[in-house]
Amino acid sequence: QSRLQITQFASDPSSTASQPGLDVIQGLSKTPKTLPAKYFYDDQGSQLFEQICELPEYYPTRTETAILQAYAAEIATITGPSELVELGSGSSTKTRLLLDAYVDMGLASWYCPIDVSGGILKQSAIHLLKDYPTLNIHGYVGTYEAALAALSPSQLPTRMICFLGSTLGNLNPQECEHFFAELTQALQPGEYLLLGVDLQKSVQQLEAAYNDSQGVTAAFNLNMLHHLNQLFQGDFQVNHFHHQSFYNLDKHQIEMHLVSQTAQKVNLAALDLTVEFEPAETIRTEISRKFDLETLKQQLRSVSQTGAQASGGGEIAAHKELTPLRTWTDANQWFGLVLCQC
Ligand code: AVJ
Repeated sequence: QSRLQITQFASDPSSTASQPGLDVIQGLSKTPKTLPAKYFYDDQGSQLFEQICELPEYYPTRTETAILQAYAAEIATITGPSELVELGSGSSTKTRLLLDAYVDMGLASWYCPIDVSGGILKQSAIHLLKDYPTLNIHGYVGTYEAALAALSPSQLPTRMICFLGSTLGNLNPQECEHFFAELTQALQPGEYLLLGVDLQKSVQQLEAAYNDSQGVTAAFNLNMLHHLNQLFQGDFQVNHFHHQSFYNLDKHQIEMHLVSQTAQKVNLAALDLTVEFEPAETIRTEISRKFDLETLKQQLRSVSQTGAQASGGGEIAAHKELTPLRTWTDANQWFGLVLCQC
């Protein structure tokens, strides 16, 4: 029997929405203009992101890796045999630390990576199967929403949904609250959520991390326009935009923008959309919120989800909550891990 199964949803990341690209139309039709951050991640964008993770200025990945290196065994001890579901799995590099911990304890390992970028998901799944002879993988290529809704029941006594790398920071506070409720819905009572979040720190350090000297972040930001050109038959002239990012102190978030260099018109034929830009007008392509662990834990505790739950043949109303069990940080308090139980 094959150790690898992949469930693929349609290739356009918005296809689960009522209308493909509706979010692009909505974002580009308002003032100020915005685009959803998920459009960064075509295969090229995912590769650029992997390069970002290696940059000297981009501290989050190596800091989170160090925390996982130190505490993965502790996490595995708390959960016992647990299926790992990872949102935005990318190259799955950090997940190896968790898989190692389960394997070292002699526990079975099941991994369900979820990513919008099928190329990188399949490639990393194949490498993982080679390196972990007892591992089984069920990958989902699609948005978090589509994949979470389609998840098979856990293959092991419990399940841990891992949302690492501070991707949570892409959601504004309302979206975040909604997302926690969705995650709670996807979890059974007793199951776990592991969150990795970037913490508040000096403006100087934050801005350096999103304006690297090699220009990789700029290429990553601009690549979104190539991706949209491909998805929606667009004619963005990528060299007529430039990368900008800065820390918004009031909102505790990095904002990434693409700044129009001139007055220009852009057409996205497949969306039947023409957009006009004024000189210096910007598209906000990403927010990356920086968290305070105490505030985040408060927020998690306030998530509650009431839904139908099957019980001995009948349906009863079940009240589900997220309880933060443990937090771990590095010595500098740059990055945090929060383990919650449903
Ligand atoms: C993958 C969303 C966590 O916000 O730091 C990196 C993406 N953007 N550099 C982040 C990103 C610019 C990253 N996340």
